[in-house]
Amino acid sequence: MKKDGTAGSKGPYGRDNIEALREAVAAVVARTPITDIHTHLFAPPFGGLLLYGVDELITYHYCIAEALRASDVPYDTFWNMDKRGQADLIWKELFIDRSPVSESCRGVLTALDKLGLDVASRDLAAYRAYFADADLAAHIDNVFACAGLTSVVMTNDPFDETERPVWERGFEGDERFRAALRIDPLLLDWKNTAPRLQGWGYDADAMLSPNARAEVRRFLSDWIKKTKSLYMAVSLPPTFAYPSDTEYSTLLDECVVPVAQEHNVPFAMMIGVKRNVNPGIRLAGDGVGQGDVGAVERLCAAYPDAKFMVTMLSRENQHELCVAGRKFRNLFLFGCWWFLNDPSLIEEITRMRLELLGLSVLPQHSDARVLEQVVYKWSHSRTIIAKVLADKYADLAGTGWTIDEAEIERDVARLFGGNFWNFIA
Ligand code: RAT
Ligand code: ZN
Repeated sequence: MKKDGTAGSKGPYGRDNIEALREAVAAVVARTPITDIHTHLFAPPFGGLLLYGVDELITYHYCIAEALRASDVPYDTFWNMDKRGQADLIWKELFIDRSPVSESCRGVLTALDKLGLDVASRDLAAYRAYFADADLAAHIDNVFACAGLTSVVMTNDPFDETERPVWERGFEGDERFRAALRIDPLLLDWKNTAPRLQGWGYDADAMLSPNARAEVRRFLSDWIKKTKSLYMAVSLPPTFAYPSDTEYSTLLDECVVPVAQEHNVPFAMMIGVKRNVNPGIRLAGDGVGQGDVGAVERLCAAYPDAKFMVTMLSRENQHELCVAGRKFRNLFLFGCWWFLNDPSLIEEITRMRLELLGLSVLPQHSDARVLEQVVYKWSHSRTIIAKVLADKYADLAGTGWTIDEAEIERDVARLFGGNFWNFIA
């Protein structure tokens, strides 16, 4: 009953009914729909770029890294296998010869289980048959429903030769697969990017003359419009420095930030990846290093009217980044990225963020590269977010504060996407 006597939200919950409070939080977190703000998934018109199915799940690069530690197969032999052969090897090494306790392996099993497959059977052939028989459109609906997603944000790379033509043919967008313009080559490999821009009709000389800067702005504007991107994004190394005597620093000041402001889109920085620490294992060969939160602070201070979304890869950066978040309303913290997407770390980081920043963050994104991964990543994260949030409400209840179900729903809706939509509005 509501205070005015009408039927409505359940509660209030407080110090006298903590267990009911915890149950209510778990239920709300379990049913609240999510906007997944960073994935590597694609809408069906992108064809083979949308990865799905059990062989893709097993050959996720997170699993490859683990399998190539377990196995002594030469890297070249592994890479010369077809996808199915690679999946067979990983399945044997990580699921049959030892128990699949890592988060990446557990994730494969959660996804299969939630899609209704019998994980206890360990019957890889049966899993393959399930996906082979699936109708893709219906399967996507099912996966979105299973994960409780309303939409996912793709990672859209105008420099990718497979993806580019789909946009150029006039892909109009999809309500469930929203776009984000990914610009790593522009910022991190300017020398090789300038000639490509020239080839596409942008008069951008490698010296970054004033004219070239204007042309880069035109390129970014064109692609934001073409893709209806919700934000621009880059993954950056731990050495990222701002301001600095680098091409990317100039490009940020002269091109990216002005275009972000003009189109009112945030610029997302994912900081801390050391690319190719072990090139032999390809995509699985990237590592992590501690970044400089000062670079983020200086960018936020230099452009108070621009919006920055940041996630950092190193655990050691998380506290400093939270404190930076307290200083800048134009800094939006999101997700437990990649090597941080593990239960113990998600819990630690989410707790720290709520304690330092209240409900003003977006605790998680999936980074899914394979469609069904959203099922496991969100199932695992929902459990942890519910636990942390319930602890925080219980602490409040200890003061005599009470909360009702509608307020819990409001808070969770913010954490599962509302804060993002407000930030970009
Ligand atoms: O999480 C990943 O799968 C990484 O390989 C990267 O894609 C990273 O998330 C990125 O977007 O750079
Ligand atoms: Zn990613």
